Amino acid sequence: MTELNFEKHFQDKVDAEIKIEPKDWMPDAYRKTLIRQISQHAHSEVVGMLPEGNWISRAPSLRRKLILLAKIQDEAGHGLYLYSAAETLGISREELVEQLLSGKAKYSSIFNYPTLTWADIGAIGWLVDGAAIMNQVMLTRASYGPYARAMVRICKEESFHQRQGYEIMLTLAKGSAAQQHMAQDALNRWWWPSLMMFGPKDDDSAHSQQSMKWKIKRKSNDELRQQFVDVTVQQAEVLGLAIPDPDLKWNEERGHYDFGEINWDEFWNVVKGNGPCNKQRLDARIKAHEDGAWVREAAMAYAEKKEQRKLMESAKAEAA
Ligand code: BYC
Repeated sequence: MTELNFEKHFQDKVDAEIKIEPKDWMPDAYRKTLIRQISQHAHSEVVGMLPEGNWISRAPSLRRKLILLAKIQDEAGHGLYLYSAAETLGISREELVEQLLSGKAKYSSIFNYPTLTWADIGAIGWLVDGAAIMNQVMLTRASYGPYARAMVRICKEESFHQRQGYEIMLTLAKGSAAQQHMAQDALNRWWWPSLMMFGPKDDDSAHSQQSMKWKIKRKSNDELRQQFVDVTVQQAEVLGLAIPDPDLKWNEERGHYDFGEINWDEFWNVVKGNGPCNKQRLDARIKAHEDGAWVREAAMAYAEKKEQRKLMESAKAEAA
């Protein structure tokens, strides 16, 4: 088969909803796009543990602490499934981690904002995990098998995360005036960054068109953002909280909420590394990597010893 035939066969499979598996032929650009997106996603899960980790020791009760610990451990697990999915495309874990620590790889803009009060933990679960699910449900149908399968489990766990966040917000919103104020303040600070999670506007999205043709993405950034706004407005109403957008209005004709313009300068500034916590987040990951060096060394030494023992045993068996 010529390169062109391979390409046609590949696209026919994608169009017929047949999953692409690691050993199948795929265009280089498809492989590159997947490595980029899956690894950014993995990095986001891992860096995403930091803002919430900041509140483990200050959770207001033992029950809250246990739930938060479980949620953060889930995020670590998501990172691991996703790194494994990226590795099936021929890149090593070391390279992926190096790209994150050197600042070469991106991770979600949202994790560069600080968690100032306990209500931020509620807002992250409700809005950040809520936005993540909106985006990730479509990824369970991504054309690349290992990515799609990892997303199924991740989505189930994200849905528990979203509920735990909403339940924190509900408790605060029904609490004292000070608690209500905390909940509203968290919503004010997390609303716009959550909308930014979906990425640039469709017209400015470099990869969307091609990724949709390859069925990596099934919906555009703007479509998902709109879907998120539509469901979240109603949830805010139940909480009795106000979404900080004077332009938010139901549009009967479109059957959707209209909403205000996102501050795209802020978005790109954060993506380029100049957000409020970018430096703090990367420094924390670098420190964790350095502190964990002895674990990696010990694991490698154990693996080498096991391999040596296996070789000696097979040499003995051959000699006998
Ligand atoms: N932040 O052409 P576009 C979680 C970049 S974590 C930073 O639209 P694409 C959780 C984009 O990478 C969930 N960068 O790109 C964890 C590209 O730059 P490059 C995280 C962004 O890939 C812990 C450029 O802008 N979810 O749930 O077609 C606790 C142009 O964009 C962002 C995922 O990672 C951003 N927000 O679409 C709690 C989902 N947006 O690479 C919760 C998987 C865009 O050319 N990823 N950029 O240098 C995706 O679905 C897609 O990659 C995106 C962007 C929708 C994010």
